[in-house]
Amino acid sequence: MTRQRPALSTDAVLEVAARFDLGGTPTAAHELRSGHINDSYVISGHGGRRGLLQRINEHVFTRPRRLMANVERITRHLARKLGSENRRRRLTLIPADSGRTWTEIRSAFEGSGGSRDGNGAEGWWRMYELIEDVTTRVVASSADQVFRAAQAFGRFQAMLRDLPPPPLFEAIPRFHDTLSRFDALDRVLKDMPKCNQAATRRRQAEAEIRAAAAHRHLAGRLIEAEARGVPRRTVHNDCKISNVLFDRQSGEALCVVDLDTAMPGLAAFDFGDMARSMAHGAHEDARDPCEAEVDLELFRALSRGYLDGARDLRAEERRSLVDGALVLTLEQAVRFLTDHLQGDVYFRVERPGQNLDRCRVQFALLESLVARAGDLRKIVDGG
Ligand code: GN1
Ligand code: MG
Repeated sequence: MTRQRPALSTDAVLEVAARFDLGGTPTAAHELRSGHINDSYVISGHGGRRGLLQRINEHVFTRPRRLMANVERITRHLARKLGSENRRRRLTLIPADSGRTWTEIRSAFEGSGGSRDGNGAEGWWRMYELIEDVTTRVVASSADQVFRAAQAFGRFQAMLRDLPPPPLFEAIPRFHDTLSRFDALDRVLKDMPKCNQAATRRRQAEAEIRAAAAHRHLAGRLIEAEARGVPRRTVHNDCKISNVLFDRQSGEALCVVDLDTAMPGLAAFDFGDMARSMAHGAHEDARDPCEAEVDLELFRALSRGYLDGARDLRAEERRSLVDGALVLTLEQAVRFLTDHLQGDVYFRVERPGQNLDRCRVQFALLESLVARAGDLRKIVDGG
């Protein structure tokens, strides 16, 4: 599984964009580099709307047809709930000329062992209407902003409560099964090649390998909570602050984006991802892990915003939320660590060592979450 792909030419991207019904000829493509998984481009053109064109990473999402069926169901459901007057509060898929919400590009040579003459645009593509006049954040700038973002994710869950059956397809099996994330780390450590590069990566990460072992006892907490009766519901599963669009003028948290991992899961998964991305002032890509320390004021805003948006959480779900913060932060640390040891095959990186730095930030945050867990529980309980 390797994911660092060569850049596509603008012409190749525009050729794909022309397959979607954007209204007008696409003339410009601007790549967004913020996501770790899919390739994303803002497309503009003459006389039309702007679109967000995305190529789905098939190494990560191995069943794109089913993934798109999930996204169609979610966007349709939210469109019914929110209506046409709230178009900026939900994502809208733009149909492709195939009549579907996606288009698949394959080189003529792929079947015979590789794309020898393709322009590199092979894969599954889709397009959303671009929501204009919004801003995004990687680090929260105020408690008020955290409240709004957490409320938006809470509302997203609440709106999907009555998604007609069946449950969404599991886009990535065992996505937030932290025990199996540890198993993957064990496997990578055991099977590491003996070459110098691998030995260096391992040596660099010795302290983090020890930190993972020291916190391993936390990994099963949400699985135990589920066994005690905490229910599965449709959750977002990637609730980082950068997945919220804020209105440029009012600062309102308008719309939750990145629906690819929405599937059945625990409320604590979403709460946990929010805690690890919003309840402190550190960038996920910070080089100095000391910046990552939970801020109780931001955590309180997060808790209030989320509980207000989600509304009808059961008592046992509410009791699992702080464990969600611990477990999801640990899980993300282990995922970054595993990817560093494997040579950066999953999360997109801009420089060597970046996944290890990311891992260090998560562990620093985890230490502070563990140290303040008592305070966090009081806050979620209503303090
Ligand atoms: C990945 O592509 P992006 O940035 O939305 C990842 C999440 C991680 C996140 C960490 C499918 O999301 O699980 O929490 O990076 N998505 C997938 O920033 O693995
Ligand atoms: Mg995502």
